[in-house]
Amino acid sequence: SLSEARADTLLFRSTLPDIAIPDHLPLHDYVFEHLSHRRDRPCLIDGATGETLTFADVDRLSRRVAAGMRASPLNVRPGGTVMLLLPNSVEFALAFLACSRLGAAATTANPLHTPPEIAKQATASRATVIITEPAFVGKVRDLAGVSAAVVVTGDGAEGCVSFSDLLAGDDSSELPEVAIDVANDVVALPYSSGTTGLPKGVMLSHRGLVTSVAQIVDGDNPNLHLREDDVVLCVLPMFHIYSLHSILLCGMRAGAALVIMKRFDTAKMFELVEKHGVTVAPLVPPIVVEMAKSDAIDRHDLSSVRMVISGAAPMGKELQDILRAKLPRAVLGQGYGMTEAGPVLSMCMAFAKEPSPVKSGACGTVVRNAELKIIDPETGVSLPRNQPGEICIRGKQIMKGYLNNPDATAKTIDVEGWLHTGDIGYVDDDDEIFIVDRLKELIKYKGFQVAPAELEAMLIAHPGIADAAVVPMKDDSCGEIPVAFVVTSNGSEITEDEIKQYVAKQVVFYKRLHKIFLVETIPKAPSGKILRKDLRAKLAAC
Ligand code: 4UW
Repeated sequence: SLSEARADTLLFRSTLPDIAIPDHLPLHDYVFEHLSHRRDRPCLIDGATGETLTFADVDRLSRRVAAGMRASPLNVRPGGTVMLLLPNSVEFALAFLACSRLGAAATTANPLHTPPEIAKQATASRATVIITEPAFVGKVRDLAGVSAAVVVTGDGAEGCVSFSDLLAGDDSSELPEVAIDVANDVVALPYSSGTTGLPKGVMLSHRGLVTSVAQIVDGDNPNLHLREDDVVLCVLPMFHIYSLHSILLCGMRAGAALVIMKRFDTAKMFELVEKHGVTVAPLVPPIVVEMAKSDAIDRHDLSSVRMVISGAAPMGKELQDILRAKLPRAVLGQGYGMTEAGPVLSMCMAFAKEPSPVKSGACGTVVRNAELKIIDPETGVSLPRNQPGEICIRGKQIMKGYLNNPDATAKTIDVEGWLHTGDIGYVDDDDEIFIVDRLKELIKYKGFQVAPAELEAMLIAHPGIADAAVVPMKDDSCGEIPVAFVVTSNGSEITEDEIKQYVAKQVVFYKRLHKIFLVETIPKAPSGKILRKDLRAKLAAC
């Protein structure tokens, strides 16, 4: 139960009543709880081919994949870890559900990551199996220090297990009964840098994810009202928690169909919306910007869309108003999530079955069965309505902690169970949350996480560089772009371009540095901490 609050703490709650959540169920059983009523309804639609799997198909095929992963040579066991290095695909969904059935954790990563980035996560998460696509096999075959078995979608590749073979198993081979401890066993292990430092494994348990999904799509008056006849666009990458949770898991729990798009393309997206009659479009602000700018939007009939959801980065009032004018029939609103928070903290109440009015620029009301508070980041004192401070959340949905990192966990979740987000925001008189700033180092490029510490370590490792600081710079189309302040070593003649190239070779596209400012010193506090605020202010002024 939620422990008592300190007398002086002002708690914010959902305007919806708490509900009973079946958090005794493992994630896959929870998601398939209503399977018998919807066996023949469409579940996953491959956007490229139109091929459709029903709920019964997805249930059956995910069991087969689980049986195949359990068997030799993969031997996935309860407590094990499987890395999903896949773009959006039916295989991603089946493999994720298979991991859940096996009591194993799925650690998800962007398949465009570079070999060193993949190796780091595979090693840290102790993944024994990596599932990927033929296009990426070359990258994962010889990862330094990694001895994981490789599974490849399609017909496979030499020395790899083929996903088709996993799917080809016969349905009579029963999966052995796996005992899952729902409160403790980790089912998803996405990586996030949180409020500071390098990316860390975020341990999301069966109970945590069941709670978070239920908080938004369950109950008589669900906060996010997805219906069985809804068709949900799945263009956001499933390896990121937004899509994994709020599209894949929430969609399946609610019985909706998902249209899976492998990669974002404005024109193709409009075509798919029209062709499949998409009703719900979960997006991120950069995609909303593209839509708003696109002429093609006027050439397509997008009237089937009844809900446009934005999240993962701020969406300003202006952008929201532009899209509202283009899609007058759709309800438009935001959710606010953070990987560590399980992930959803708040959801727009205009998406509820019995909706309430919302304001442009708000990112929702705190989810039900949870508590939220705003604190003064200096003193920790709880603040009243309309006063910005650090957003903290408490409830069964938040992460168990960071994998093998009790110190980082203790700095993020305090002894009273509050998760400190590193986001600055306030709650207004109507319980709506507005995010106004970010206390933490994190940079968000089109909603993707960029951890300054990772790039700073890389820069400082270069012999020509003495010191460095990486900070976000505002950008109209990407939200934020990473830029660096660099102090070169004595006698070093390294150029801005060379620095950019040096980093670009080692990282996935969204972590590339867009500008380098050569400076004499990096401003630091006496503790040695980079004064990022000063650097951000410098950027704002130029
Ligand atoms: N406005 C301003 C927002 C917002 C925001 C997030 O990569 P992570 O760890 O996680 C996410 C998850 C987003 C998400 C998940 C499920 C969901 O339903 C939903 O709403 C539709 C969104 O982004 O980054 C976490 C950080 O991203 C920023 C904020 O700084 C947060 O701590 N962020 N959503 N609406 N900023």
